[in-house]
Amino acid sequence: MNNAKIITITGAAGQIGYSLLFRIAAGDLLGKDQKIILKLLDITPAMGALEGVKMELDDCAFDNVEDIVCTDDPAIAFKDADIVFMVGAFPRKAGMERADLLSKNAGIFKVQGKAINDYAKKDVKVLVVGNPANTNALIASLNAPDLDPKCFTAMLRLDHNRAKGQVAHKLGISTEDIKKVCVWGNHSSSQVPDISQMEIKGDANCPLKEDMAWIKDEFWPIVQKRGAAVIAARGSSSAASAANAAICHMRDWCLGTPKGEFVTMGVPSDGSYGIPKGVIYGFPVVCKDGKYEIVQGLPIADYVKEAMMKSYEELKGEAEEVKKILG
Ligand code: NAX
Repeated sequence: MNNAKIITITGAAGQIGYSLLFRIAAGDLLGKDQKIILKLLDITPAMGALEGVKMELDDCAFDNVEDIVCTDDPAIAFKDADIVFMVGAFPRKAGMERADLLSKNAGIFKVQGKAINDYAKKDVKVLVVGNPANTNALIASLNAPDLDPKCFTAMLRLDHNRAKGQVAHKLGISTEDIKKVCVWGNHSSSQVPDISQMEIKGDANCPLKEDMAWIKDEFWPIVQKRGAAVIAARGSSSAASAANAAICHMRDWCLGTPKGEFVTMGVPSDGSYGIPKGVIYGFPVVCKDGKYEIVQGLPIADYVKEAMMKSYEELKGEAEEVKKILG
């Protein structure tokens, strides 16, 4: 009886893949005692580079890694998968319109969503990282009619971690003292970082929550545009921090969120907080026993609500465009 968990990573030969794979293999996702099988998917021209990554994984001699499969075939990659990281996506190139980007990625996520439907475990946990992440997750989910739509989630954890990092920086404290931060909406510049429920060392009374000048003129723009700032400074997009966020997201989903804390996941809206169904939206969630639930009943300030609806409108527009493309 093999109890190894099968973990599929798409876009495995890319830069996020290069950070993600070694941390998963080292046990940062499910612990060092959990045996795993890695299935690495990329496109045919990337197979040489992917073999090189596999050679390096072999050279780490990770005790818990039972097997590593490199493939360009989604049927092989998603077979019996317990966990899927969908990192591979078509990158935005100079001169490309947003509709072109949506259309290219709709093709990829349609095919892969169907393959997940046909080959993965029925309770598979899928995290979409590849952009536009929320809408790609929606496309994959719409093409997996035999699976619960809740199997498909999108990554806002990098935005969540960025928000926490900025608060820690501002207050000169450790991130471990900060709880109940979230980021509503789309993984785009319309996202809404929210500290109105924040607790510092268990105390909900923090003057920073009332500092509207800082929130609107510094905190929001820094977090919303952090991806572009990293590109400007580093010359390439966030990779290690994105891989770290992907691990945080999936680890919490599989193993549970700490008591008294919530985290942000992009999940199918169920109508909570007035966000209509039909989009994958960043919500605060708690995870337990391998399942997540949207945190209910949080009071929402008017300025947050207004921004949340704008982000929803953007996602609704993307969903409508994709429906036209997919027919
Ligand atoms: P790279 O271009 O380094 O790697 C992408 C990999 O995906 C390449 O190896 C490519 O061959 C592969 N790929 C392309 N089409 C594929 C297909 N149909 N099937 C399988 N593999 C395919 O990009 P990287 O920096 O790793 O970023 C990957 C994605 O993450 C991008 O879409 C990027 O925009 C997105 N990001 C999402 C973030 C988030 O918070 N949700 C943050 C980081 C990142 O920007």
